[in-house]
Amino acid sequence: MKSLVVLLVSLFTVATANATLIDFEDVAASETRVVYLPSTPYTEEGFVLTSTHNHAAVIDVDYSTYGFNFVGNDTDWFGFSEYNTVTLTADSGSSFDLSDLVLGINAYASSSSIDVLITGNLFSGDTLVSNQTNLTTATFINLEWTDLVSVVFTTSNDAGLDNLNVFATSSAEVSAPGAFAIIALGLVMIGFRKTRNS
Ligand SMILES: [Ca+2]
Ligand SMILES: [Ca+2]
Repeated sequence: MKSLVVLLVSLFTVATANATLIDFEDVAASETRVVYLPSTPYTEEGFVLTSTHNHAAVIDVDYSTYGFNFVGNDTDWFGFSEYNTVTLTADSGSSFDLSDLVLGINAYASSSSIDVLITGNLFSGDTLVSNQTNLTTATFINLEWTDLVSVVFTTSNDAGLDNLNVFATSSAEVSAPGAFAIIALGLVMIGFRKTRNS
């Protein structure tokens, strides 16, 4: 019976492998923002957003004192200006996948639309680029990038970021083939016990 419990836990672990949504909720209290300096980067669910300038903050959906509003997004979000370069990494230093995200303009921007350059630095040393131009509202960006070391964001004017759909792919964790080997061993052990008991 104990083996069966271990087996079920193993199956569950494989099925839910490391999917993470970085959504910036429960950080900024109502009508406030939390600024992140280059020395104090934002962290959530094992991922880090590092800024090069103090124009970076998690902003409450109702923060309107300075006209900050992520057009088309009605949740808390991450804002950064054109003076900033924002870099996403896994805080363990492991590689990761970035499936998709939501990107758009902060109403505070002095332009009516923005251009955002997304650069993916791969574990292999290669580079991927996604150039999002003329963004006027929260836009779903499907990337499906894998084996990343970092992803860098730069913008032409005040931008908003939300719902980064990421997967940690640390080599330190049990790989799928490794997990299946453990499950197979569990099945063998259950079979062995039944044989002995019969
Ligand atoms: Ca959000
Ligand atoms: Ca909030």
